[in-house]
Amino acid sequence: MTVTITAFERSPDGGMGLARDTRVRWALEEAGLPYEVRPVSFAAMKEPAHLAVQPFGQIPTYEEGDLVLFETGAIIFHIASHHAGLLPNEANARARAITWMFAALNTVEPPILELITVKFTEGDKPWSKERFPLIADRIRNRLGQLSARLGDAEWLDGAFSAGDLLMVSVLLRTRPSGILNEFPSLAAYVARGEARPAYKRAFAAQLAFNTAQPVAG
Ligand code: GTB
Repeated sequence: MTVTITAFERSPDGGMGLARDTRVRWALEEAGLPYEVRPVSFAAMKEPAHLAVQPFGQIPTYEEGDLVLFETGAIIFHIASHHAGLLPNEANARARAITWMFAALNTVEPPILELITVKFTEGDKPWSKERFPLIADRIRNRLGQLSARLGDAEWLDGAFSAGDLLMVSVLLRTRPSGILNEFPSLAAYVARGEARPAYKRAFAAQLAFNTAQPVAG
């Protein structure tokens, strides 16, 4: 059955791979699933047709026959649940990998999102310069804890899983600030994720999409 995801018609990052369709593309590539991409403009994202699919007016979404999903965590969990390679079969190992999916989205990503908000959305506010270092330290705290847990391991819990896919995707968002490189073992962990052929294909696809596709108007 054809899988269709949505993505920014043109991502504001120009194809650096930071928009969330990249993580879904990566999961689809790991699973060996072909997919199509429907571009959505910023205006269309807030219109009824898209809101019917994504109630918060965001990308990405996932369509597979009658199934329509939003939220990257749910989308990737769905892909991982139905295809080999992203979640272990053994029940406890599977539960731990799912735990890392939640940890990436619920514990590590929130302060990273705050940093992006204070920098880009609230950058013109008089207090944003004071708030920035506070949030940066919150991220450092989380990355220090994560780095301590990862230690010298290749992945977070045994073989590569959807937990690593989401954690690497989340950590990638700290690279532009320079914070990722303060944690060499995490920078190396992210590099291992980026070196996976499936990630490379996903990155190349979103880059081509964001640089080659003509935007009407
Ligand atoms: N929790 C949802 C999920 O995981 O699916 C969050 C989805 C989300 O935040 N989508 C963003 C969006 O649609 C795109 S990814 N934003 C438009 C809106 O809310 O109106 C976040 C993002 C946006 C831009 C860049 N960039 O250009 O650097 C990177 C990441």
